[in-house]
Amino acid sequence: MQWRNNVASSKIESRLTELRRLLQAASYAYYALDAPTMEDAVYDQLYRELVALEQSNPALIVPDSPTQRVGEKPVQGFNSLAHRIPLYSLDNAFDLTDLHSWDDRWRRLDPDLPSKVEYVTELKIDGSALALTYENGLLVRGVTRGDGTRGEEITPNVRTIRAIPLRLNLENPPDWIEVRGEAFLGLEVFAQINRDREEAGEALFANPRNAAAGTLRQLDARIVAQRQLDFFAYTLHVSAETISLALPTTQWQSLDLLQKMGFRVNPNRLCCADLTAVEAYYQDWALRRLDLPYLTDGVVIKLNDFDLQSQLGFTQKAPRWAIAYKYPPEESPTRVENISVSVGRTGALTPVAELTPVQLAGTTVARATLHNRDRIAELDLYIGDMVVVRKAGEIIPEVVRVLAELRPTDARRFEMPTHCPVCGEAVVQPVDEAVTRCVNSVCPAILKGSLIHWVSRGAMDIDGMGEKIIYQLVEQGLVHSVADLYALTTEQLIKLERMGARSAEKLIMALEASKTRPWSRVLYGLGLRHVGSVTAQALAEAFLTVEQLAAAQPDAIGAVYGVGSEIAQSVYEWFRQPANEALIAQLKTVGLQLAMEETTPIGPQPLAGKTFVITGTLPTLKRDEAKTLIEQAGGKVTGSVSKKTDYLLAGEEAGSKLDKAIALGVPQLSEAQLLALLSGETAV
Ligand code: 0OW
Repeated sequence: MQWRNNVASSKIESRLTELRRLLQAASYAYYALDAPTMEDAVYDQLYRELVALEQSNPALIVPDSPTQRVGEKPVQGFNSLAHRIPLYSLDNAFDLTDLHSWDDRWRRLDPDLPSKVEYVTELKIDGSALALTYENGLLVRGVTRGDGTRGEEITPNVRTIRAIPLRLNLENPPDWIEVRGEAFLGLEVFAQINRDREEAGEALFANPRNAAAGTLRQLDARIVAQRQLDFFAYTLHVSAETISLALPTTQWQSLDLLQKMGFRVNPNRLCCADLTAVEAYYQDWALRRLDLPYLTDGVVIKLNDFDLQSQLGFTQKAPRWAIAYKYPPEESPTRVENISVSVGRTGALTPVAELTPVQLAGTTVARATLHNRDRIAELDLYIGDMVVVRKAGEIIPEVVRVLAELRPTDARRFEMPTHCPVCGEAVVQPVDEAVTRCVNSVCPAILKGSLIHWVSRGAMDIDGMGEKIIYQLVEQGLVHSVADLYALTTEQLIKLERMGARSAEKLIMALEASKTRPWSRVLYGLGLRHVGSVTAQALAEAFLTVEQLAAAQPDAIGAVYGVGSEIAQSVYEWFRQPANEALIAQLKTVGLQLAMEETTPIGPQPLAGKTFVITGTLPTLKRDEAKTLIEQAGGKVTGSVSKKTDYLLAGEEAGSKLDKAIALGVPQLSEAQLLALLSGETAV
């Protein structure tokens, strides 16, 4: 028997090794080479198999398995650690003159220095610098830059960054290697994080750099993993004694080697023969950088040759052989013509500066948020003032400073309104908060905000229910709560602007389909203060039904990890407001998921990996029912026919999609054939 076990376990081991190799190779191609080689669905399937196999053989788990990236337990804090080699910052050059002064400066240091040198130019990624240590090829430590000599050891958080390999892609890795680079958040990810925070009533991150730095210092690695940090490597340190590796002698070779070892290296680098080429690179990226999916903060220029670098060394704070060549900030003076007040979903009154329109970072800026009244006091801003407005990249424009010397005589102070500008109710100014808030739960602004949140992608994800429709529904008194959405009829919707019969019907179907969203999404959609999507998920897992959560005491709610006492209190109070109790009752009547559905074991996936398009009127199934059936069977449904479409499910009066499918050779299915596939009578 023992022999048989050995064979079985060695089979399992080889399968585990095979899965890890496949997944790591796919990650490397996707993250380091930006050239995916594996479909997401296939990656997910192999990943699920690896998780299952490791769970049934825990002794065979290894630290660099792709499953070992996200720690389950938050840490209490981070240790401070001294860097083996300081993480220097960079001196700045703001124009061509500065650039030449830098070049002259290092050349004057020693007459024997070569007159012709190579410069490497790299985009300066606007994120947060990290130092990564690998021992024998395994990631053992990740440390923030800190003050350059000491940083915080944040290894669990670093492990969640997919662009950072857990094991180096080297045959026989040296015992020690240190890699440095910039952890950053892409602009779209950054915008989503701020949307989530706004909806959870949390303060927004001012820019992606702060968001990245803030994320890296999160105590809970699961939150870090959700934020999808990215990473570009740019420095490689190897001890001179290393024999197992052909040591790079230039920055350019280092960047190539970093990529080979498994790191993502920014592809927009250039090796320049002289400063003219450097300047051309800088000018070339002056505009192109605005189209990048991440924020940059200038370009970094480095002397390419390592011997030259070590000859020149460092000043107190920066290398003599590198410089950050910055672009002029996108700032411009303009006048604050007025300050209006917008009321958000949480009832927060936000002052907004109405500006004389000005061109900034390629767009016309006519408004800039003033955050809250404390910020106005800080700026000492009067209505009528001339101010400097800045727009860095994609970030929301902000008022940087007031040009008080240009203040007009008729300038006047801004007073936060005492009554909500939308509903007229008195507002409250909680003593401990800078925010002024309308607390009238039927205030149209709050109602609109809560409806927008309810239909949003992270919540009930109701296609076609945009802000314009929501505004009309509230203005016309058709909807007074999220539950009322489900009482809407096609006749009512058709009366709305730009709403035809087809889109009205689709909207009703989308509302109907939203009833299948799980309890955690419903809870998030209800928009309780401070309850973002992560907290809602944790609460829904801890309290499987709305009744359990409504009955729970604050300390029981606060015991859910990630949920503090403040959030617990806010949840407890929410369920004790009569209007909310009525809302829950209404939602139950409507048939929404107010309990964690038993995780039905995933049935057979006869349509796994297949893409369907549905067209025309099916004999018995509604379109959304067919969509749900296909998705439950592992298939995907998209809106338009392409070469990637595997099947067109065609009913009566199938339109242009049928013609396109025939033209592209996409096989058609009738409803009966689909049902035969689903029942396993036939196979795809
Ligand atoms: N942010 C960057 C970047 C880069 C180091 C090497 C020695 C001193 C600077 O993209 N591409 N290259 C370097 O080279 N540094 C960068 O960022 C620095 C790190 C610390 C402060 C700056 O963000």
